[in-house]
Amino acid sequence: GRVLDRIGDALTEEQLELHYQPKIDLIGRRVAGFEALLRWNHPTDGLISPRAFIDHLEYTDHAGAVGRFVIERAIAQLHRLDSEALNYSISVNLSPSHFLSPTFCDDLWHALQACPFRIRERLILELLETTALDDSNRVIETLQACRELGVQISLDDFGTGYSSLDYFRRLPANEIKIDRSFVQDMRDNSDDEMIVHAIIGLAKSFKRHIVAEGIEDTATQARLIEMGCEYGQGFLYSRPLPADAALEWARNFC
Ligand code: G
Ligand code: G
Ligand code: MN
Ligand code: NA
Repeated sequence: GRVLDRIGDALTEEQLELHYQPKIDLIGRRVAGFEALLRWNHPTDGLISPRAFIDHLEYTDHAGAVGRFVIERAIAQLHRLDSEALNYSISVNLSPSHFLSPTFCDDLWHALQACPFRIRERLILELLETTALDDSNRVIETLQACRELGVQISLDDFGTGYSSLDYFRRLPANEIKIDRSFVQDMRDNSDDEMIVHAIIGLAKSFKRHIVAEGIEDTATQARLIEMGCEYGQGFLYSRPLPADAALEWARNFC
């Protein structure tokens, strides 16, 4: 509706911000980093979740501008962390249409210009598994170019697409994130638990890092640790928080 038509103004009027959800090292019991999640702080409608506008945005001319904003803001945050001697990673969700656009690699190159390698390697780009399936050769080339710039790649919402094992093997991803639909139900649903177990095994076989998202209770956490899952995210630890609150949360976590 009318609010969505104003997404272009949101950028110029600085109404977009990133919130941060901690990513926990399940074995070491420490904060490994954060996932940056977009919020639209609308002057009259309040804080709007990307669920309400992200799909719409993909079909507008603003997807690239918002994608650049998210990447640049996350890099600025990484610089701030680095200046405080904090080596947390920051994961950003890539817009599918921005990622598949011809300017994506230039945009990333430009955003990373003033970044030393130690900061670049803390930026993790989350690509939806379903986007990775779009045009395989181009996707692999673009991901390779990203890796050459020093950043890491994560396959998000993994298990919801249909990657063949051969294609998965060729994708230059550092990490896979198990879709939260499987994690949320694995306590009560043995099929979901088997899927989670299989994805963890796949990640280990191909030497990819593995993250479970959507952890909401300690029983699920315990089972994931038993299965050898390295990292976790979810409401059990924290909801996404504004930057300062997220850092404060991390200081108090142990
Ligand atoms: O944070 P929340 O649960 O409201 O996010 C809803 C959806 O929006 C999730 O699927 C998430 O991946 C997506 N999302 C959040 N932030 C961004 C972003 O910066 N860019 C893109 N493309 N998607 C995002
Ligand atoms: O698609 P993506 O994985 O990027 O989605 C991230 C979204 O998932 C965030 O908007 C966040 O609010 C939401 N999320 C994170 N942890 C949990 C959780 O434990 N339970 C539920 N229901 N949603 C979560
Ligand atoms: Mn994500
Ligand atoms: Na996800």
